[in-house]
Amino acid sequence: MKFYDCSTAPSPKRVRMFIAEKGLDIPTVEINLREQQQLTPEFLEVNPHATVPVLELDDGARLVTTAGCRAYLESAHPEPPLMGRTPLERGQVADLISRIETDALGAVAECLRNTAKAMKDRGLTGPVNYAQIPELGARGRARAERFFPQLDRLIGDKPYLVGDVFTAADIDAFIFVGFVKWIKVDIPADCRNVARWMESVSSRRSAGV
Ligand SMILES: N[C@@H](CCC(=O)N[C@@H](CS)C(=O)NCC(=O)O)C(=O)O
Repeated sequence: MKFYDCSTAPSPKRVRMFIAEKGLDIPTVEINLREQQQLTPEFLEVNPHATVPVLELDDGARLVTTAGCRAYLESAHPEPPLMGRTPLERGQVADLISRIETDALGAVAECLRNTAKAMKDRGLTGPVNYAQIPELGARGRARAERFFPQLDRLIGDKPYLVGDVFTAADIDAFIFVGFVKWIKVDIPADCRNVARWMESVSSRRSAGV
């Protein structure tokens, strides 16, 4: 197996943490997004969508999204379960991941991609350039800020988002809290559940990968 990664980007970290939680050791190929290596003909052969993460299996098959990589790993390496243990938990984890992708990670990306000078003409990922729409900066930031009270309620007084078990939903929310700092937003003082939960998730070995 081979994992196409970018050590500075949030999406590949969603898979890197998952791999670490499973206790797996997968050789990595670093793709430098700042140098636009995702747009080289060599990488477009690997993933025509020009994004990381990508997981390449020993038979050459490739999984080209976070969801695909993690679905494969969960199925091939079921222990410890990270996508829920019961039908209900699996549904809850899927619901949470979808919400975090849209309202949290997607909101930060909307702000960043439409305002950062380094992302000029890279308003969207993919092989085609799209101009930035600077007005989306404020909208993305407002949406990201609005996610914090939601996250605080979702955690409540539980150890993890889905109760007493750490899942991929915790990985994604943890990555949001790190990613949102890129647009200079931090955990609001009144989100005490988020602060407590962050302390616990940050102390996991996988948080440092
Ligand atoms: N939905 C995709 C999104 C992946 C994605 O957007 N990856 C970013 C890094 S966080 C990327 O490859 N960006 C390339 C670019 O900015 O052109 C997934 O989850 O795999």
